[in-house]
Amino acid sequence: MELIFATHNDHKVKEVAQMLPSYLTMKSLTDINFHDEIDETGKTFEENALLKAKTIFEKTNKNIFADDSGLVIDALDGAPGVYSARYAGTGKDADNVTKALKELEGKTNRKAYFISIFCLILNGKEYFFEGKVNGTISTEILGEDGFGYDPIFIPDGYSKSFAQMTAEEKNNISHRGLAVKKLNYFLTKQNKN
Ligand code: ITT
Repeated sequence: MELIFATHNDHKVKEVAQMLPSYLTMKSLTDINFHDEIDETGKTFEENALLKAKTIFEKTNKNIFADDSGLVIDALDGAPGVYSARYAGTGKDADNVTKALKELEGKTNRKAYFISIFCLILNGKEYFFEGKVNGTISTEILGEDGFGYDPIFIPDGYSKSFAQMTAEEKNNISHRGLAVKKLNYFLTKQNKN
């Protein structure tokens, strides 16, 4: 079975590629030569995931999935949330991590969660899968691996950030990892029928 992953984020592609079962062939937007930006005008992760999947479905009529994800910080009333990718703006110097650390300066409540909503369009029908991981925001940058907010997110039950974990460790517990597990379970059932 072939699925297109409607994302321009190569880090997402890399993480998901490590988790998909071998009967699935994943094509990225680069593979299908789609380079246009998709305007994420939704107010929720679900709306944006659907918007991304639908845009590519309407262009290709193929089976698609998309991931809309972000970091929700308690003491910042849920920011950056759906705006996680462009929290500090979209310019070259935009630094989301520095901005989040600055906004949290002096705050004792460091609770946050990462959430990922996958929207799958399979044979024209829409399905949603959610993954969520609770944690805390560190007071400084920890580690160099991963991407985005990984260096400041410490998942509950661990003493290191996502950026200090191997890809496998992160995938095992991350929001995206959990959503992909649900997606895999669903697709494997469909594949057997
Ligand atoms: P696409 O829309 O093309 O998929 P994007 O990066 O714009 O790529 P989102 O709109 O879903 O994706 O924004 C999610 C942002 O949240 C992402 O850019 C990161 O800043 C952050 N994020 C999501 N998952 C993350 C993770 O596993 N580790 C670190 N940061 C993450």
